[in-house]
Amino acid sequence: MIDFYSWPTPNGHKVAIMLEEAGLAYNTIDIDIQKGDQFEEKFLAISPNNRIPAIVDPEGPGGKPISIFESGAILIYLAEKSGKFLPTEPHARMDVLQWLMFQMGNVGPMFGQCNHFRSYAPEEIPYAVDRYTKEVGRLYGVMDKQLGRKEFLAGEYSIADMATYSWTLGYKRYGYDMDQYPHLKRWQAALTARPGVARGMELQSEKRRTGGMSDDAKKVLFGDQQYERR
Ligand SMILES: N[C@@H](CCC(=O)N[C@@H](CS)C(=O)NCC(=O)O)C(=O)O
Repeated sequence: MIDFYSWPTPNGHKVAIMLEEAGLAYNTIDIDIQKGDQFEEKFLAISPNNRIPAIVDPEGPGGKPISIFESGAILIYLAEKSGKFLPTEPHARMDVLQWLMFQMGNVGPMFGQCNHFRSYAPEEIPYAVDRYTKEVGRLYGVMDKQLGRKEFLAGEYSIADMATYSWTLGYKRYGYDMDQYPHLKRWQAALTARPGVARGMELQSEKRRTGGMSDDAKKVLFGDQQYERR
């Protein structure tokens, strides 16, 4: 059975959704990133960048165990293991991989920085807020245009949609309204209606933070210890 190391955040959600959608057996291990579990030696051994998610599959390729960090790599691995949500036909496969990389290299980092500067930075930095807020709007626009042409990001429903979905939901925090992006809104509703997506989003939901982030959690996530504990 796959060990899934995670916490209920957008990067954790994508893998939880895929595990559910693909019907793979797994066991969830909480890594409380607000308390600093991500810096424990045991976890760093499988996720050297001290980030969730990570997986360990005792039945990896050739029957040998494998551990994987970086959500995009995990999604590709699980798609290949299950034979689902990543086509083998080369053109269709590249369509999925390019939209997956678009999420990994653009949506995740830019939305993450936008959230940081709008909600967590100790002082208001208008240049950063403006730059990342505009960048989020630009990326919403890219997705909306693509979803006006295709039902899902890469045509068929795939790991690219699973990777992107949860990141797009926090639009109010970024100062946007989904009525501005009708195709994206239609796509969000289609994913929300999928039972596998709902189960993935539900995983660890009782641990999800309600209200603001505590000062202790901010110290763990944004303070100096991440540079020292390595
Ligand atoms: N590129 C990584 C990003 C993972 C990531 O940023 N995870 C966050 C939670 S969403 C985390 O573990 N943060 C802990 C920390 O910053 O110490 C991936 O896609 O797996």
